[in-house]
Amino acid sequence: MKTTLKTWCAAALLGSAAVAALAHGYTAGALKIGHPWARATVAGQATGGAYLKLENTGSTPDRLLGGSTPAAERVELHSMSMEGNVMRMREVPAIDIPAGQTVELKPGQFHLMLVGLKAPLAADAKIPLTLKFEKAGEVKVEVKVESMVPGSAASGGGHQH
Ligand SMILES: [Cu+2]
Repeated sequence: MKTTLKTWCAAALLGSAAVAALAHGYTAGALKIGHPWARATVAGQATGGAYLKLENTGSTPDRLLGGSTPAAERVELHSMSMEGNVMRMREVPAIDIPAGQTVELKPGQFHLMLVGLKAPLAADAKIPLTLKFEKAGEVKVEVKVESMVPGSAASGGGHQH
């Protein structure tokens, strides 16, 4: 399992440059949530990554604590970092959003991991996602599914999720 997740994230990283910027956004108190999107998945893929931008326009810090969606059994917060030549992904309890700063969840960095997908995420679909913040509380957003970048799936090899 560990290996396949790593492979998947490496593939996600390669495709990041091609993401179209069809922006949609949300505001919750001092928080601005920009363009939530997820990568389309193939049949049999058990996890999918979701990404968005968090801008804290206020003077107090907030934290993203987690989320939930009817599209998956659970939503985890993940970080990624390079350790030697290997990209490692691990679950984190929260993502800090310091006052006056913008934190971007994007491929190869912090992301939301939809674990236990109930159906493949189809390109152009919109899936509801409830985000949970320490201060801003629960915020409902719509996640737009972006299509796989042609060729990027091949670099992941045989997915065995
Ligand atoms: Cu992950």
